[in-house]
Amino acid sequence: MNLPMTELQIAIKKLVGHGVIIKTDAYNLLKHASDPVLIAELFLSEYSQKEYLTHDAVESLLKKSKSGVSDKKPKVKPLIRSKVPRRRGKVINRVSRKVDRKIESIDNRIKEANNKKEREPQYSIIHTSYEDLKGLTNYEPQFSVTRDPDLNSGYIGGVDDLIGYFQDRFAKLEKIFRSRLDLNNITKIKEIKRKDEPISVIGMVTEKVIRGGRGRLTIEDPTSEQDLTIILPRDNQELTDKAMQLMDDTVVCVEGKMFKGNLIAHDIHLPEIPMLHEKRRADIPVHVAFLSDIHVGSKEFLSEPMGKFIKFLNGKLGNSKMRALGKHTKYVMFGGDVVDGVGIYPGQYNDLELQSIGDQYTEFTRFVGQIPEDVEIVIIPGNHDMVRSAEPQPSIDPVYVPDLAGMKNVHLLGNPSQVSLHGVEVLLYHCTSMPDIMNHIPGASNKNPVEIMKHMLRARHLAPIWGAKTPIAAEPKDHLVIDSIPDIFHGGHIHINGEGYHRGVQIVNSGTMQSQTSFQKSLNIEPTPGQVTITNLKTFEMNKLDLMRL
Ligand code: D5M
Ligand code: FE
Ligand code: ZN
Repeated sequence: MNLPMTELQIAIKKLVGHGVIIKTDAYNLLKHASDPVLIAELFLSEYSQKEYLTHDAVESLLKKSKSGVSDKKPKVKPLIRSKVPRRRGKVINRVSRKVDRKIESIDNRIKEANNKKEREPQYSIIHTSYEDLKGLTNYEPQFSVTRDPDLNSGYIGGVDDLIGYFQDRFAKLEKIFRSRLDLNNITKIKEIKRKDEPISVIGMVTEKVIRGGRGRLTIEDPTSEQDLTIILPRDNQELTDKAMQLMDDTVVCVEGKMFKGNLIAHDIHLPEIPMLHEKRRADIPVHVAFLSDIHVGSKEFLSEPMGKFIKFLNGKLGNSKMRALGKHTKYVMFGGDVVDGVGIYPGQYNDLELQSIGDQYTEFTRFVGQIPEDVEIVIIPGNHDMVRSAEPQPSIDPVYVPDLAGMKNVHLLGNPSQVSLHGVEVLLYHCTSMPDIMNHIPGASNKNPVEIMKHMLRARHLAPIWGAKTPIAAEPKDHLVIDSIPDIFHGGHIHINGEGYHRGVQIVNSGTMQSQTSFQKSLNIEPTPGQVTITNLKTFEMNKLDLMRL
């Protein structure tokens, strides 16, 4: 039995049936409209030449129409009422006559489209222009690996190596601070003089004590094993709030003045991504798809959307625009947890459809084998894959994936890794450190993985917190420092799709192909399976496939 459609679904069906592409921010506004169908009809009538439904268009139509927004967004409502009370009736009458005539023809076209089974999916959004989907002529891949921690995979350090590990982290991040022009008088802890002058001191946060508006930090310089107490002045609430957000073991730079052997902080800086940095682009409209957390072998693995994704890459899914997008998608990134693994957590055996790791990888290989050969595929491991759990993780051993390893277009890399696609630098990290970061930062939540990934970019480190749940190997070098700035930062692990930007770096958390497990239910994690972000490497537009609804 078909469930009746909501007003919002009807509105989207009308728009999509007419070939309109709905921008994400426009959708977010539309879903709060009290009469989304009217907004859709007004758009089709007034903007009949427009290909995109934009946020601005919805906003202006909301103002024009008598359709306010629901109680969830009360601020907009009075604005609509107070600003256009007199014109409203006129506009609606004029428009609704036009709309009546148009709707009939639109509905007919929707019916036609349905009959042809060429309907654009309801929640998939294609931002790439028709112009960019006209065909990649004489296409040649441009792929290289920029970083891969696999070099040291055989090495697992002991306790003594931990000092070397932190020294390397400190040295790399100190270099970033020293290259900044906004920090004056950078002084090493051991070189601090008892002088009353402003200084900047770089150190690793080893302690944070903040209570009732008072606070202090301890920072340490691991290259000389010296520490310093930082006092957060009571009257600087903004600085105390900033300090609350600091993760243990991050490297910071504190500006302030010495007083009785302590540094009275004036400001605290993270290494950060500079506002202005080189941004690379492909010169052709080639696309990359971001996936992770496939979890093949789990009873909750969703083979149907996965199969649809393969169909998409073969240019056989959806309407003509979507088929073209599929053919333009020449790179696929798998950000870890490609299988569910065996013995990953107590009692997992009962959750497994395939109880052998070999069978799980064979089934994953079967999917990958159906991807066209001119698509380059990168696979890094996650915490469910058959590699050591300590990060950096080496690539999946060909012993478990002989057929996959033999495919020319498949690149098995470590976690984290960085690749260059037509010059665009993509950093891949499974994001196993996310729950630790979430537990550490007030207000951070697993519902918003992009915000947590921003904290990693600010700290220029993928897993700063030592000694929590994320196992980190004491390698002689810290491979988890983000020393070269990526254009795109791809993560997974949390099973919730998210997209965003931080200072020009595109962030994608790719969601999952697994429905909610009992473990996730116990943690109140609502996964978003089947959502795949596909970025245009020339324009950085992010398209979205919603494979559960396609
Ligand atoms: O992770 C599946 C989901 O479970 C994902 O949302 C992260 C969450 N998760 C995994 N491990 C932890 C810990 N240790 N604490 C809190 N939340 C966690 P997966 O890696 O696929 O099992
Ligand atoms: Fe996972
Ligand atoms: Zn994971």
